[in-house]
Parts: sequence; structure tokens; C-alpha cells
Amino acid sequence: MKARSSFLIVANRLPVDRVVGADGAAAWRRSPGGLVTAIAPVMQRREGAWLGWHGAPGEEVKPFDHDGMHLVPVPLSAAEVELYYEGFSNATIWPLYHDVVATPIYSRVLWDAYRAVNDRFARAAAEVADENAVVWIQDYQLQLVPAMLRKLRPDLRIGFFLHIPFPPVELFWQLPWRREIVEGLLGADLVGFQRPGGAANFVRLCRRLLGLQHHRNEVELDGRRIRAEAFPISVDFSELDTLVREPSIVARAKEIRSELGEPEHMLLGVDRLDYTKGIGQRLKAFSELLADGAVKPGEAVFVQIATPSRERVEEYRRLRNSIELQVGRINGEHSQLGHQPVQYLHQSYNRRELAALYFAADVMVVTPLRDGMNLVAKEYIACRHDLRGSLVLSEFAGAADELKQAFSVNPYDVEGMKRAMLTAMRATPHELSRRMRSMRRRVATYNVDRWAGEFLAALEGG
Ligand code: ADQ
Repeated sequence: MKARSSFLIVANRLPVDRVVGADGAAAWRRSPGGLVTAIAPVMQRREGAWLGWHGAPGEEVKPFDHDGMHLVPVPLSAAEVELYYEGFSNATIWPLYHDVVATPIYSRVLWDAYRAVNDRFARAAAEVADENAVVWIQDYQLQLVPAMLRKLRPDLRIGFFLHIPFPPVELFWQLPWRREIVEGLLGADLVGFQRPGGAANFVRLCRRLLGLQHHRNEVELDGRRIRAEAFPISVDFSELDTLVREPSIVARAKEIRSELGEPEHMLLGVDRLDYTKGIGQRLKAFSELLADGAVKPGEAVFVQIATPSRERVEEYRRLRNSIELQVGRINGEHSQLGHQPVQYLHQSYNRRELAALYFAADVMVVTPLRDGMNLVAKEYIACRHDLRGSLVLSEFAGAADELKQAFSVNPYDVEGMKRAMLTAMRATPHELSRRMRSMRRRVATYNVDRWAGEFLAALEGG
């Protein structure tokens, strides 16, 4: 008889990565990221289980315990990684839900793989969940799981949280499988979104597409009530706040500025290399400031950290080429011997180095064309106990609802971005501390614990 759990997380990935130690032996290491940090204490309290892919295609791994969590691997073949994950999840749903900033691929082969993998996750969850268990399904890769799981196990309390935006009806309508996806999500008791606008889009869609009755944010289906509500995700404020005060991090931040040649202004971008993040748009604005003479050579450095991401998806390869060409051009035109205005790093960093970079930067530039939340913006705020530093933030990031004292920009408006960057660079310390203090209050209160706590309270209480 298998061990069953009364609390279950279902996500595309398990919260661990396989690492090979110095002795050549493989071991599991908890992956960095807010979701695990937020959920781990709940998991430990409730003897929870986490179901997800373990990261190696074509390999079956038995359930195991790690870090007080029971982990249940779901296998994926190499073809499924290509069709379900890189394909339907990241080449269909991802661009469609991000305002079609890239063209979504609509392919029946991808859809079939998505459905098959979702079915596997649902069956695995049905096996692991105890009687009346609480199951929390995460994100756009698994939108069919709620209904599939409810069919197998009507006794469960099922929650779903979408980490990316939920698009307006007019865009969602393009999807050939729009009905199946909405019906899939409606298998949940509670569907959580980053912004109230996402929840409203979903409710409107239920009415327009399925003709369902709704009362405010509740939709009725087969005598059940499904709630759609916003739960803005956040970061572990106190972990970052403590980390960045460590003397070694403070020293590293100083060192970074000295390695950059002690510029008057250090601007920073930290993103997965993704076409939704507006990296090209912000670099264009910066290069025009250099070309106009508004920023003098040597006066400012733009450090752009771009984590390698989804490199087997065609659109991401194109993006990488275009950003690297753009960086080369800007540096070609505006460098002086010993000084390059743009430092571009296509690398992943650990939390300590990121914290030092955040602490070193004068202007954090976060300009997505569309983003569910954007944790980088909140991480920056959490790292600035000195009340220095300015945040330039896109109106199209979920974080803009909360971080109202940021220098707000429309990333499609180059002139507006140039103005906002200059204003951010020239703001007085008094002005900066006023803005930062109020943003820190917000992120400290609405931290990631609160996000998980409020979602689960709504799921279990509602
Ligand atoms: P992402 O699109 O990945 O997340 P984001 O919220 O900014 O975007 O999270 C990125 C995370 O990766 C941050 O914690 C950041 O520190 C880290 N990171 C970025 N670059 C890195 C680098 N070079 N090295 C190491 N770490 C790096 C999706 C949605 C978001 C939503 C989150 C959570 O697209 O809108 O906020 O999920 O719900």
C-alpha cells in the first residue's frame, strides 16, 4: 500500500535538481526559488507530498524523501519534453497568455502531448492523495489537471494557481482548444491569478464561452461554485533582507562597482532571456541616451544579466541572437578603451551574487512587455534596506499594482523609457528613500508566506 498524503502540490517540476558531487555521486539539491521556500513549511507541517517531473527525460525515478518533503517523480519522455513542455506550454500557451508578443504555434500534435501528460499527472495525483486531501496545482503546464483529477477523485479539495497572466477574452479566443482549457481549470474549487484583471478575464470567459452563471467572482458549474481570485505572489523578504546585510555581500557589492570602474550610475537588468521581458526595448532606450549625449560615455554602465532559458525553442534562439547583436552594436559605437557601456552576461547566478548585484545597482530596470508578477522587482526592493536605489518598472508587470512608487514606464514608448531612466538616475536621495520606504513596507507585509497562506485559507475555508 502506497503512502498517501493529505496535502499535495502538483507542479511541472519537482523542487529539486540533481547535482553530481565531487566524488561523482548524484544527489538531490533543493532548487532555489520562492515557491519551494513558501510551501516547504506547510509541507513539513502537513506531511505533504510534491508531484512533478524530476528533470531527466526518459528516466523513471521512485518516490523519495528530501528535506522533509515526500517527492513523487512523474516521468516524461524526450518526445514529451519537446511536445508538451517546449511545445504546447512554451510555444503555444506562453506567447498567447503574454499578449501574443510572439506568435503562438497551434498544432494538434503539441496539443495531444499536452493532454496526455496532463492525464498522467492527474492519475499520479489521484494515487497519492489521501481521502479529502487538499491538492494545489501550479501553473500553465497543467491546466487540464484540475478537471481530470476531479473526475477521478471528486472527494478532493482542488486549487489551481496561474503564475503567468490570464489574457483577455479576445486573445484567448484564438486557441483552438479554448473550451477544453477552460473546462480543465473549472475542475478546481479555487482558481488563483496574479492580478484581479486575470481573474476578471477568466470569469468573463466562462460566461462568454460556456454561458455559465456567475456572481461576482464565483462561477457556477454542475451545482459547484468555483472561485476566481487574485493572490499576488511575492518573495521571502526577510531572507533577502538578512542576506544582503552580511558583510561579505556588502563587500562584494563594493567590489562589483569597482570592477565596473566606479561609474556614477550603475543600471541593472536581471531576467530569464525571454522575449516577454523587454530586454531589447530597455537597451534601445539606454543606447539612445548615449547617442543623444544625455548620458556621457563613462558616466553610466548598464549591466544586463540574462539567464539562459528554453534554448531549444526557436523563438528563444532568435531572441538571443538579436540581443547579442544589439549589445555588440551599442558597445561598438559607444565604448572607449577600458570602458564598455553595456555589460551583458548570459549566465545564471547564485542568490548571494544576485543580492550583491541588487545592492550595488543604482537603477533597477524591469521593463517586461507583459509579466504575471516579476519577482526580480520585489527582490530588488527587499535588498535595499539602505533606502537607496530606484526601480524603473513596466506598467505591464503584475508587480506594478503594488509597487506604485516605482518610476513607471510603458516599455513600448522609447521616449518615455528614456525620460524615466534619466529621472531615476537623477532623483535626490530624499526622493529615493521616500519611494523605497513605502515599497519596502508593502513587500515586507505581503511576502511569499502570506501569498501561500492566503491561497490555502481561501481554498480550505471557501
Ligand atoms: P519568471 O518569468 O521566471 O517567473 P520572475 O518572477 O522575475 O520571472 O522570476 C525569475 C526568478 O529567477 C527570480 O527569482 C530571479 O532572481 C531569478 N533569476 C533571474 N535571472 C537570474 C540569473 N541570471 N541567475 C539566477 N537567478 C536568476 C514566472 C512568471 C512571473 C512570476 C513568477 C512567479 O513569468 O511573472 O512572477 O513566475 O510566479
